[in-house]
Amino acid sequence: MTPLKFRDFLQTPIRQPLIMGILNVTPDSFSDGGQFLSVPAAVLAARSMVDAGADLIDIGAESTRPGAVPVPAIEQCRRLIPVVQALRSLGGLTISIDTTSSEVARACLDEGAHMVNDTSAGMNDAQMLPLIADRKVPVVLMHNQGSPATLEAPPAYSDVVAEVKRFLRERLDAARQAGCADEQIIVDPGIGFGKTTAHNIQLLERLSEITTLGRPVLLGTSRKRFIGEITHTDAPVDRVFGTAATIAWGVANGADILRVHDVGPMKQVVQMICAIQFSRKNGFAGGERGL
Ligand code: HH2
Repeated sequence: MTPLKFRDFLQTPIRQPLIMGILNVTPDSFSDGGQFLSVPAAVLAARSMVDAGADLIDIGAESTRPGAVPVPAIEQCRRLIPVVQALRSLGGLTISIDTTSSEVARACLDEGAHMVNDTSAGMNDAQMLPLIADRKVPVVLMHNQGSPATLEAPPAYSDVVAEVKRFLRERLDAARQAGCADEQIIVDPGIGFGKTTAHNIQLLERLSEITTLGRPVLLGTSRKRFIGEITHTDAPVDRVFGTAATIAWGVANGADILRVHDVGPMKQVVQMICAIQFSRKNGFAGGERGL
């Protein structure tokens, strides 16, 4: 796993989906909050995700869960920069920064982070897209309706897939106008962000429509609440098999990057779906025999 591989991935039409491991250096994230606040704990978690097959690590210092308190840029930097520095010193890791603040993104890119994951698609901070254009780094533009403080308000769409797609097309245009090249841009339907369980399921059902935007699609379903509602699992850690089903579906329907907490199990899911896809296209011969 090298940053070069990630750049190659963005530029080649034939690609294997990548696994993005989630590392939240927050006290309050919905699933892993408080676990990786110290630098050694964060580095250990990143290393074990890479060993388990993560292609890139997405580090966030501000929870996006409903009701989460916004974290000032200075505090996000205080949490992120030592982790970025430590991971950079290990070498060979592709580091993504999950932030909507251009100040935080700039500081982390200065320390050697490779890309930015902006869950506001550049809407929160007018300096974000010009920064991405200037630094020529990949960016994730995610659909979002409302801020964490308002995410609990009942979301309404007449056609959630069409509206998400229209929003992503508009944000792609905004990124181009700011000077970003298409090759830098990854799109994300924003599973769970201002959406009911039914909206999330419809987005998964029609995920292939998002791929027609012509950019790599990131899918972030990992351990989310809609899985809990359907599988009757209250604790996010109990949603691994439900998550695996969404990852299998996502890969089969064109997702290019899977943002997950449980890297090892989801890597297996991706490998198996890719083998089946390969067989459908090219045939599959050989391998071991028996149970
Ligand atoms: N989901 C979360 C955070 N960032 N980024 C993208 N691009 N897509 C997502 O679906 C996405 C995201 C929420 O998950 P998590 O980071 O585990 O929780 P929290 O926001 O509470 O830290």
